[in-house]
Amino acid sequence: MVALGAAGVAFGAGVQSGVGRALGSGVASLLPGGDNFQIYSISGSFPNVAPGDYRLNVSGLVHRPRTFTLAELQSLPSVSLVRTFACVTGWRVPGVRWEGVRLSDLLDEVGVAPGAVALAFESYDRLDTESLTLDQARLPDVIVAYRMLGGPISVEHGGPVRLYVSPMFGYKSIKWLSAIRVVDVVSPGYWEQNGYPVNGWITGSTTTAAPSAAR
Ligand SMILES: Nc1nc2c(c(=O)[nH]1)N[C@H]1C(S)=C(S)[C@@H](COP(=O)(O)O)O[C@H]1N2
Ligand SMILES: [Mo]
Repeated sequence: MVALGAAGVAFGAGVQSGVGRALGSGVASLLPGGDNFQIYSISGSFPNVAPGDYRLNVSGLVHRPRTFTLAELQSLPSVSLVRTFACVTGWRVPGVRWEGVRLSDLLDEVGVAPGAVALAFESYDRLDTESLTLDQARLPDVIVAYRMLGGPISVEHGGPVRLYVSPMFGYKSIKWLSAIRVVDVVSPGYWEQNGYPVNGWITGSTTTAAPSAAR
C-alpha cells in the first residue's frame, strides 16, 4: 500500500508494480524552465497527431454527434485555469496554466440525450481509457485542453488535445484525447482497472464524492 501525504489516499499495490512507464522522469527538472512533470505513456510511445489532422469524435447519447477539428474546439468559448497538477504516486507541479473549452460547453454543443449517465474517453494511443460521471464532467474546472504551460500542448504531454480534470489526480487527465462517448453506465478506465479509484478526487477519500463546498 502507498499513502500519499496529507490526503492520505491509499490504494491497491497493482498500479505500483509497473503499469505505465514514466519516460524522461526528472530530466525536465534539470533544464531551465523545465516543468518537473514526469511524462507517462502506457504504450511506451507518443502518438504524433499533427494539429491539422486532429479530430475529436463525440458520440453516443447525444442529439448531434459530431467530430471537432482543433480549430473548431478553439472557436468555442475558452477558459484558463492555473492549478497544481498531482499524480497519485506523489509528484506534484504547482502553478500549471491550462487553457481549453469546458467539457460542459462541449456537451451543450452536441446536446446530451435522456438516459446519459457517464462519459467514456479514448486516446489516440488506443490503450488508455477514462471515465467520468455526467455530473463530474459538468464541473467548471474540467476542460478539453489545447494549451498547457503557456503554449500548445506538446506531444509528450498529450497534445494537440488532452483532457484536464482539475479536481482529480493526474490519471484522469487522459492524453491524446480522440473520442468521447456519452453512455448510460460508468466503465472503469485503464488505470482504474489496474487499481486506481474510479473517483480520483485529489482531496477526500477514494470512495466519497467531491468536497462540495469547494466546488
Ligand atoms: N494516454 C495517456 N494519458 C495519460 C497517461 C498515459 O499513460 N497515457 N498517464 C496519466 C497519468 S498517471 C498522469 S499522472 C498524467 C501525467 O501527465 P504528463 O505525462 O503530461 O506528465 O497523464 C495521465 N494521462
Ligand atoms: Mo499519474
